[in-house]
Amino acid sequence: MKTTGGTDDQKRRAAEAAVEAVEDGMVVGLGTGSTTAFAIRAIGDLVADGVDVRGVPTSFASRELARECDIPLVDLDDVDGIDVAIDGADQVAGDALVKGGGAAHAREKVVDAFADQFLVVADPSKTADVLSHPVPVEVLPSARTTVAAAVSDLGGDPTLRRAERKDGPVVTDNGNLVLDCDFGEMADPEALAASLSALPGAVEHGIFAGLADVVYVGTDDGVDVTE
Ligand code: ABF
Repeated sequence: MKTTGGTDDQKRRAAEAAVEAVEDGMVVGLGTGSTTAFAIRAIGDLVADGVDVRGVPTSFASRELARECDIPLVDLDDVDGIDVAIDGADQVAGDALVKGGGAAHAREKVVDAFADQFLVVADPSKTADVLSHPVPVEVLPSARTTVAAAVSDLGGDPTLRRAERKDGPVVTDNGNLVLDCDFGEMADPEALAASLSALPGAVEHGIFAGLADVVYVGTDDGVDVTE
């Protein structure tokens, strides 16, 4: 699983603080990534203690880990709502995020946006005053070239994401490709998000603007919580 600049202790502190919001009877969105993995394990501990929690995974990886932790799983279309979603981020500036380092941002956005409470878990290496992390854009394979051209017109520099250990592109859980689009500092992420959402063939992009309810940043000696 992808790792980042933060330490495991920082990630674990953020994740365990967020899991304190999980209560008996809740449906919980299970995000993707190394920080959220600590939250999934902590939710597994709650389940082992008899707490009734059902999880909605956002990716193949989060489904596998949740299964390992014996968390009962449900599909998104089998529930009336999600009480809490816990998910990581690649960069956090206030309540605006860039996500998609795990190429799972399309399902993550559906689950996180649907949740009554979207809790972000991160370490200090993720925080910034202004978003500048390249924005992952999941594209239909047939639209890779047209979306890349449109991203360039919007001022971005698109790069097809390649698999680390294979000679080929990353393919998402949905069978699509990912363009990592560098826009430099994003002065108006909401406007850019709207422009990217309007591109034919772009399935979903990794700007999550205005969705986060609480951000937990694990530090070396505690957790900074921003609501
Ligand atoms: C997923 O995993 C992504 O949307 C985000 O890009 C990434 C964060 O992973 P990690 O916690 O390993 O940095 O949540």
